[in-house]
Amino acid sequence: MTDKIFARAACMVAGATLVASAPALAHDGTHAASHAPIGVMADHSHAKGEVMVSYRFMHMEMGGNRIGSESVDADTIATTVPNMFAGMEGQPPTLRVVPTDMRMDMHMAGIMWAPSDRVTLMAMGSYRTASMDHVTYMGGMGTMVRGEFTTKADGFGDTTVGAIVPLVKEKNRREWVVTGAVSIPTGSISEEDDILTPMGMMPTVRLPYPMQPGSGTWDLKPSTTYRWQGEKVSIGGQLSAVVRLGENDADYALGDRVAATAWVAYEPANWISLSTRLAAASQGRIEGRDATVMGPVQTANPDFHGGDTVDLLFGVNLAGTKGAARGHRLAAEVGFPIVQDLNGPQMERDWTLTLGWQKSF
Ligand SMILES: [Cu+2]
Repeated sequence: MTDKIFARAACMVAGATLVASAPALAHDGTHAASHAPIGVMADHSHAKGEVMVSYRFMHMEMGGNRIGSESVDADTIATTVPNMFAGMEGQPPTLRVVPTDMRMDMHMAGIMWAPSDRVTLMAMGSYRTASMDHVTYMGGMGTMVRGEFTTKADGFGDTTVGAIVPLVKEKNRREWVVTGAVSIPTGSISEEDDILTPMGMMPTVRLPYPMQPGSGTWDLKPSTTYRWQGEKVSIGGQLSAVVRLGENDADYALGDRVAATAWVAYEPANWISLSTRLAAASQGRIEGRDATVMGPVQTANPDFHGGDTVDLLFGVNLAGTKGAARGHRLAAEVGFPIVQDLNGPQMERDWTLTLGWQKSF
């Protein structure tokens, strides 16, 4: 509930700031389109001595499940998908606990600083809240429901530090950067909450992988981004990857990830640009296993993670160029998956929203 209020408040603040600042926005060489859509990270470099601080808020809604690209309902999962822990004490043969919905909010604070024109350093930390609703079926067979429950986990996520190097840079014309970054495992992988078992017990257990705020691993995060700005139209693209360096303390690693995205933006005036973006990503299954994560639920199975997705996103960037708005940027981007081929059963995404504020000094 408080998350919803926060999201609504953030929207209103963003909207009000927009309206209030619009008259102050005018030409001084700043272009809204000189930053990528807000959902794209590490897209630009800064000039020597510049500092930029940023805050992003990301919200994600998931609902329903898929196996591959086919929707699958909870009754079918509960009666047909084998439980990898079957045969162990108290473990039913099929997945008698099925996640139905998930919400995640992420707050991301970032700083960029350019000690020279040739390199921009960046750091980003995050705080994440997540909740997942489940339905628990009675132990044994059939589709008799025992009850429902929700698990929650809040905490700091992993921290990214890196360097962005511009290979080509012509202000308000084009920029090509390469980024080398490392994700430091500052986020917890041992959050716990109460669950409802098919036998009707309510133990406190370590939550499955998607609920943990951190990855537990050191990751490499390389990317390269190209942006070209015309008079009114700009385009850009980014290739990126997340490569896990070994396993974490709980003996697993989330899947490696590769992603490609491309966008086109239209700038009706210098202070505003509207973008449409396609984003494709492929993530591997979890390797290894946390021995304390177990249960007749898909999220506890390392094989039921990762997959291929394509999202369509719509964004707006606003750049303040005058008065109190000068140097401030506000941006929003909303995304909808158009392809989801998941290593399932796995919950599918419904939509995502990213709001951002950036200020350069
Ligand atoms: Cu920046």
